[in-house]
Amino acid sequence: MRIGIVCYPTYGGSGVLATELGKALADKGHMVHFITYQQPVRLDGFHPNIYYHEVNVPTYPLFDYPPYESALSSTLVDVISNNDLDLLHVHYAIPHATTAYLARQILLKQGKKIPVITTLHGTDITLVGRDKTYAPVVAFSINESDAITAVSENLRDETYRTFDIRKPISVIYNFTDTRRFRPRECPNARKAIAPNGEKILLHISNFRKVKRVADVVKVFRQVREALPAKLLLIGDGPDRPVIEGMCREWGICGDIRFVGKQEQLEEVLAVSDIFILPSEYESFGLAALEAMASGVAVISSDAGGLPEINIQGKTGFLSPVGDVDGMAAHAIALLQDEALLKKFKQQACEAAQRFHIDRIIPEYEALYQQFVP
Ligand code: GMT
Repeated sequence: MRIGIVCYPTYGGSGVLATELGKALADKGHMVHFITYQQPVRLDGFHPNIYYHEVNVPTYPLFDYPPYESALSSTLVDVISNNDLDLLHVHYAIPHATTAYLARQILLKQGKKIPVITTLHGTDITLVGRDKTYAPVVAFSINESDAITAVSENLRDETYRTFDIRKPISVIYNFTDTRRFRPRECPNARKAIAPNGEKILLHISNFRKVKRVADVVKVFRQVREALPAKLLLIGDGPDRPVIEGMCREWGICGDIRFVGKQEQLEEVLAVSDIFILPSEYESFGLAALEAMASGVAVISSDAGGLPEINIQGKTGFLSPVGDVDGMAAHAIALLQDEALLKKFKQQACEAAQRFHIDRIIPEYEALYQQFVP
């Protein structure tokens, strides 16, 4: 099949997932065309079946807001017709489902039918999408898609609760390549992070309010009082200065390392003991899945789709949003019991296999085949 993929190319789960999906489809022999405003972060290296088309948004003094949607729709029309694409798969409803609808209508006038598949990722529904500034357009565009998928049951149900959607939404879970994210022995990395054998706690996010990174530091402060530990914070975003301020105020900077944005996560994940994800909402929690696949136990909130991934008392523990004491107690209990920690790490790794890339990609292919016989 000749497949067009539209996504946000910067750091963030939806862009990572869309890029990994495109790469896996290309490996299976499909021709994949990425159409984005910047090279997606995980689109590295040459692949004979992958094409990348950049969306240019010309500026003009009249525009306070350059019309990105129009530029993307026009680029879609151009790429779809010149490469005779079979279908378009857009990730994140805003504005991608809308631009896909517009491109599809333009192409129809030219005699070309292009099926549109929209994958919902989370904040496009739960935070941004439900804002009344966007809601009517989001609902319309989702309903106009030929097929709709959501990355968890929770997100599917939230979407039905939030909008009047009159079509089936299929759940196709996020996935990870467990050949890439797997337990590894990395003694040098472990020594560099925790030279005296301290336990290693990890958090990865875009440091937005919804991630509650302050709770990560609060949990870590309690853990550190109970046992020697280090915290790695990976990623960057609006809340980072506040979090750095908290660490300085509490005098715990020496045990916390702000790593910033990082793409090579395999080693860091493999040497970590616990991944902390206390989010206010998480449709899925792709970073938690990558951690589990690497053999890391997860301490998370019970928000959104997290209970579908992190299994209570098996791969980690879940607590209500904001229950810092509960999360800290669970983390301490795990870290103080070497045998239990080892068991949880192994169970996390095993549970991640359910979301193995080789199991999930055929689900997308089967969906595509409904439209491209
Ligand atoms: O979490 C973010 O802020 C980024 C966001 C995105 O769209 O890139 O992530 C969402 O999509 C990911 C991939 O499907 C999910 O793993 C994340 O749970 C989801 N984030 C939220 O629901 C807050």
